[in-house]
Amino acid sequence: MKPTKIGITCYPTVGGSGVIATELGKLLAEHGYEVHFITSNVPFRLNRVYPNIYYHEVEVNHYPVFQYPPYDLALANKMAEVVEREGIDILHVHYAMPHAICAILAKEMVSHDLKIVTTLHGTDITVLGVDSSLKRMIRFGIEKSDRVTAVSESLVHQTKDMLQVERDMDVVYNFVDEREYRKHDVSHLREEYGISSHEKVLIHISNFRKVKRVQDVILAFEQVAAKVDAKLLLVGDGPEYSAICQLVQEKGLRDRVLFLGKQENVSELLSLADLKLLLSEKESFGLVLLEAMSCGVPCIGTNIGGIPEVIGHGKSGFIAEVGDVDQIASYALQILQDDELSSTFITNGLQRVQNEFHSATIREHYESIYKELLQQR
Ligand code: GMT
Repeated sequence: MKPTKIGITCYPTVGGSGVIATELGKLLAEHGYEVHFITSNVPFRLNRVYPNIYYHEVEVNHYPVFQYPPYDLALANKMAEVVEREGIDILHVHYAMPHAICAILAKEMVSHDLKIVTTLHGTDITVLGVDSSLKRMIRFGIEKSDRVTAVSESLVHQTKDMLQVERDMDVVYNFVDEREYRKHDVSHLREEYGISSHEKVLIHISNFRKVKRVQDVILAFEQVAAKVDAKLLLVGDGPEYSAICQLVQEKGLRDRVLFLGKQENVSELLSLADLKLLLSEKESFGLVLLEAMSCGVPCIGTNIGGIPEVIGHGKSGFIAEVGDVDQIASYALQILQDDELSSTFITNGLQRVQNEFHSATIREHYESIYKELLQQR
């Protein structure tokens, strides 16, 4: 039997949406699908040769007459070309803007009944969806896709409210590759980072944008470090990085905070940690929380977006209000000072990953969507 052919478009460089799109492509390929990535660069998680996975680069013409290089149109053209030539059955695009709109344009250009699945990841709705120069276009992309999925219940509600979209959307949660996201033996790293055996380790991983409120991580850590011997690992880079370095300096925490910058082997760093903090003011899911739970790390997150759907409050960690640094510090101290509570959270977190977010369950959910669409042809 001919394999089902899936085209995938995502932002290939960094970010959770690109990670999910690439990991899904890899899982689908392992399960007999033929997967074609149509992106501007090789997705960064596509780090070796995978049989059944093909990569098609979108090349943009820099003709001097163009004031702005026409990336969106080049993508639509490439999608149509690859879909027609390879006989792609379904284009699964991650992040509505501009990918859903490009896919709709590509569908108009090809001769067979191409189906489009759009997965909403968050900022494509919560940030771009309020921009009046884009809102109508994003709504159009959502309405004209054959199926739309969102990575949390919260994101479905926000999409309906903010864009006045009526259509049904499926919640398909994010997942991690459990083979990679597990507790590693990292005693050597502890030594290399100069973390002594009695010290607790807190970790924050993000792109250091304002929305992540990394300052709250530092302010909560200041209170924690006054009560327990602890180190904070900061992983990632972004616009707020220098302001955070300065805050750490001002608070006299320079020898307690390790700035690790962008890192590839995040599961090893998570394996060092006793607590994960994600204190954002916007977060449709918070993939890093799932990565932490899968590596056996309790989490504290904020009461916004999809975070409460990922962390069960009082089960695998705690949920605090955005900016409530005192509450966050108090929760952190509870976890760090009570081994029984911590190990209950770890066990519950691992179970949650298994029961709610297992990669096989999520892959099967996407596969069922593809199958339903193909039956409509
Ligand atoms: O804003 C980011 O952190 C990047 C963005 C992306 O496009 O990767 O992340 C969004 O998608 C992730 C994967 O579904 C989610 O885990 C993040 O919560 C979401 N970010 C926001 O909603 C701010």
